[in-house]
Amino acid sequence: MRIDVVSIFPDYLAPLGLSLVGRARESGLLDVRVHDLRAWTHDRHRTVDDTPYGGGAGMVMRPEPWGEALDALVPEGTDPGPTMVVPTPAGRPFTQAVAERLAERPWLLFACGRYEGIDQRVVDHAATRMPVEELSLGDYVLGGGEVASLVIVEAVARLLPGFLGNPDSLDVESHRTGEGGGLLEHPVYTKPASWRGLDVPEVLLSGHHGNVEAWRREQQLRRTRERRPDLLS
Ligand code: JAH
Repeated sequence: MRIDVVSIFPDYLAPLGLSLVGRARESGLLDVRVHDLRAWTHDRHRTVDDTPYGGGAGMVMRPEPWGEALDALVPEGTDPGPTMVVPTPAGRPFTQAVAERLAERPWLLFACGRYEGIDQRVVDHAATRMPVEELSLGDYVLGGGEVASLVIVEAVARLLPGFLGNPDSLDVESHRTGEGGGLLEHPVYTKPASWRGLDVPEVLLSGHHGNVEAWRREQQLRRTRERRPDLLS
């Protein structure tokens, strides 16, 4: 999979060189390219923002550098082209199901906004040449789309065949979307069986698989009821 990320703070994407994503790049599974939006400005001050039409607080990202960036990264007739991902609190919710859909695409292009966001015409114009997903991670506001892009890249990359050492770990987790999914995961424990006066629940030491499974399901339901009742209704 190819991943392009356009940002005015390309150094913010440095974690893409670390850990599992970094190793996926070294192995050739991921082709990640980070770009400085200011490369597509032409004025002395490399200006990327301007005041909002209609008034109001803050600044808006000018469309011209974004248009040139997209023209440069996605030349006319590029097939298959990328899916453009725009992290924004005004987007559709990013979920595991969305991650699974994005993991099927050959090429993702992340547009990281700053300030009050990107001139909407950038998205509207891009949508005439490629699929565009405006996505929100949740109901809070970050300083820009960079950290949200890191989150989405990691969630998608770990779904790629060959990404993980142990593919089994893909189907026993919170927020899986398939059958029996949609519950929070049960608590987990490892050795020692007693630590600082706290004991691992007896049932997990019993070797009785049926009882272990029943206990885990009960814990999943309890957690979900207490922390995420919305997932049960
Ligand atoms: C903030 C551009 N839902 C997480 C999220 C994603 C993006 C942004 N904020 C929160 C954001 C400012 C400018 C994007």
